[in-house]
Amino acid sequence: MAYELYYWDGIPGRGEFVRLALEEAGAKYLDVVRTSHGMSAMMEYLRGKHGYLCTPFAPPFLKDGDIIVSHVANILHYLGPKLNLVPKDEKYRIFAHGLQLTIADFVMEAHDTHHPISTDDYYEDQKDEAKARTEAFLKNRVPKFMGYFDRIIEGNPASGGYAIGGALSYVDLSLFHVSEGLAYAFPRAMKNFDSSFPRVARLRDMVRDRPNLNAYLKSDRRLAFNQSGIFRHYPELDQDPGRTGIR
Ligand SMILES: N[C@@H](CCC(=O)N[C@@H](CS)C(=O)NCC(=O)O)C(=O)O
Repeated sequence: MAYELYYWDGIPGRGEFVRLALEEAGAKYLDVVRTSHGMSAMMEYLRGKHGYLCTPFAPPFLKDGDIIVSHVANILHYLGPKLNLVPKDEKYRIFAHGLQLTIADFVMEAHDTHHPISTDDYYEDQKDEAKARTEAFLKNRVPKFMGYFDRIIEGNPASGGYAIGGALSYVDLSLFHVSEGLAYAFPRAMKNFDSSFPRVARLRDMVRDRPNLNAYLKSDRRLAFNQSGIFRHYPELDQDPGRTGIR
């Protein structure tokens, strides 16, 4: 039976972290909201029409038979062993889950650069706060998070340049997406991304070159970054590298 992914149509958003795992593994899945009546099907779950255990707070969520899994990190924790995208050893699985939760924290901070006050209000109504928030994000938070992941890859005792063990995991796929998102949102500020975080940059390139991923990126299943997703490009928020911590 095919997995069913439920996520808003039109943006890569958080759904993309799940898509990348399904695509890399060549898993059968349906991107439900992109099919006819998909949106109303998703809303039924969010409104609790399918019962207690099937009522997620927000997309993305995954349906596998009668199981509903919500939250990106939880979905990948669930899918990882099934798709062979995480080491089997529990120590490593839990470590991978921790890394993915760290990515979830970072994604929230990236989102808050354009919506620092309220998710429910327009960017245009919180532009001054967005500017201040973005400055701090580029100066301190990107270096702290990306520096951390660079050290994790460096410290991985297995060779290959991955975050965990000697083979690709869902964490690597997510780091690819985060790196691409940052480059889209802040092209000026990320000018020195590759020299600042060389191991993350190398991993990003390795992921992009994987046959399944590469085919997916060229397909119409892949949605381009745009001004409605997590990573948005507002030129007025971007910074010269000298004013960031990515130098
Ligand atoms: N922690 C959740 C966050 C889910 C989330 O914030 N989803 C967004 C779309 S990317 C949403 O629809 N949120 C609705 C809301 O917060 O009201 C995850 O990692 O999946």
